[in-house]
Amino acid sequence: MAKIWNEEIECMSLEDMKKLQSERLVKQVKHVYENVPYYKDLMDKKGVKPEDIQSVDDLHKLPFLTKADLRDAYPYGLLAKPLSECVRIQSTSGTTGKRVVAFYTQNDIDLWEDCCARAITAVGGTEEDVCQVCYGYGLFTGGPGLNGGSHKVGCLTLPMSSGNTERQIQFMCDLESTILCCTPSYAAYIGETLHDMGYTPDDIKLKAGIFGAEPWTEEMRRSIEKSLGIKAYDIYGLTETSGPGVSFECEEQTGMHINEDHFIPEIIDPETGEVLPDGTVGELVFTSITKEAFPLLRYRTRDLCVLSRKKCSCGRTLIKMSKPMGRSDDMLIIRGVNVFPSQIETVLIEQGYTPNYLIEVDRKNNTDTLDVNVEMTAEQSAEDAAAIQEREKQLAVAMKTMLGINPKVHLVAPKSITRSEGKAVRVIDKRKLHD
Ligand code: DLL
Repeated sequence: MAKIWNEEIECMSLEDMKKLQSERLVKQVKHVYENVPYYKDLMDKKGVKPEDIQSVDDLHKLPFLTKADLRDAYPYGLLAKPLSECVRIQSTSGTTGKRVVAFYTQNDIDLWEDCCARAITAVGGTEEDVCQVCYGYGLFTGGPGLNGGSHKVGCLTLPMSSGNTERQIQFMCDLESTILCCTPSYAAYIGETLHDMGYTPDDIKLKAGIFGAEPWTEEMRRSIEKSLGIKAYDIYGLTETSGPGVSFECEEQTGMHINEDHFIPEIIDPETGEVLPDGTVGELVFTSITKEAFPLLRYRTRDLCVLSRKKCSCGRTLIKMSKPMGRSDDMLIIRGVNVFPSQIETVLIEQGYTPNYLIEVDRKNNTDTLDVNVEMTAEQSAEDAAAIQEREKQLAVAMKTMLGINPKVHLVAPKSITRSEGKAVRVIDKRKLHD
């Protein structure tokens, strides 16, 4: 059986897990009601009192919390502990609107790092490993979270942060890193640079990667696994719920086990808020039942996925979530059709292109336009103009089959699309500029 960080919890029976969740939920609701006037107000408006919540079966009675609430309550409105008991903040990049600022007590940090330690153990990490962390450090939760998890496991930790890719590879070779933690788009870039520097996967000791913080496809997984000679595992989380480690993949690589002893998941219909049964696609909602400083109840993530209690061969009983297809607000509506960037990525890699692409959406003469710029490999770019035009046509047909609408495909020169060292920007929606 796989090595497990906390077997008692990770392999707990459903009955015992529900009991544990219920105990923690009852306590948490009371804590929040008594210490967070903003959420007390929401509960009062909905006519729910802490006594109404006796077990996880009562969860649906609580009001939802949304990103808009976080903005309204910024910065201290959802804090449930005195600032004097908080030891850290982390924050989102805040490209649109106000940043989300999350607060942690020392206990919150310990539990968060524990979740990340579970993720590292699940990919085979032990104190024998060298764990190279190339998520950004600082306000972003990726670096600090995996760094803490790596320490807990006892790995030799390389706190690289992102960027300076040649140096990353030099360290990887010299210090014989065995586990790589970064975004999948950065992992692809590291793989590309490794080859450009004249190395092959045989020259490095990496065995596993823990990649998350952005949506990525199965095709992208295979492409990274090949270029780095590793197994690539998914990890999920968000600043609002502490950071990475809310869920993680095991050796089965068929979805991410959710750390249910800390986060109770629900899937809801994003339109009506109705709770949906396991196996149905919907919006993921989390209730943190152990966090002290910033405990969000029924927080709507806007991430779309499916939950499953199918038995897992690794021995863990923790519920699994599928790869998020992206946020509901990342979905592009083009000429009335729903398009996820991940669908375009799937087609590209299947057709032998690299995952270097940029999607541009615009509105011309009252019609939405979709342009997909795709980088060619060096061999493809050596072909004559007619062959390249033919490639563009073929790619457009394959995308039309996947998306149901006609894109315009532009094959562009190798290395002309900016590489990502963190979360990749894949879409420019110019329609927003005109609105
Ligand atoms: O991205 C935390 C994180 C760091 C997760 C490192 C994994 C690894 P935020 O910046 O707050 O936090 O962004 C959270 O990123 O709601 C999802 O939309 C997306 N996301 C995170 N992990 C995945 C994943 C971090 N594995 C938002 N697959 C979430 C798809 C993901 N999307």
